[in-house]
Amino acid sequence: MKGPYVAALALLLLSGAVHAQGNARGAAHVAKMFRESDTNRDGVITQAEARAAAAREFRTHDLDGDGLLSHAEIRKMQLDAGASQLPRALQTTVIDAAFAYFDVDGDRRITPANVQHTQVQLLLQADFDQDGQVTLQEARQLHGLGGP
Ligand SMILES: [Ca+2]
Ligand SMILES: [Ca+2]
Ligand SMILES: [Ca+2]
Repeated sequence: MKGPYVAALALLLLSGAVHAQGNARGAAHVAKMFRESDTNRDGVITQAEARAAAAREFRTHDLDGDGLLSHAEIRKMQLDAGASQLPRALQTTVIDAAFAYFDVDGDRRITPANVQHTQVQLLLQADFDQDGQVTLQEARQLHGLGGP
């Protein structure tokens, strides 16, 4: 059961509840996330843009502004991203997994650098042609929204 959970988690993290929303809304959501990350509007997301987007995301979710994402802050982020539609037992699993996912160094503190690291890793996962940047087509492909 580990595989499907991790896949659902990656979707929740990168683009909200694409799964829960169905493909049409999911595609619109991926396009919106893409536009928000592609700051210079050149149609590709670079690692620098992913890092900048991650820093903005971090500030959005750091509700008490202490420079760290707490378990409660991750919980709210995941619930707002669509985890609230999951059965309660699964919510806890997803929230705990999200916390562990962002806490890459395992010190129970999630820093902006941790979030930037995970977002760049996700970007690289979507970089199917390995040119170091991600097109909208690649982002859609990562979410199973139609291949090339
Ligand atoms: Ca760009
Ligand atoms: Ca905080
Ligand atoms: Ca690419």
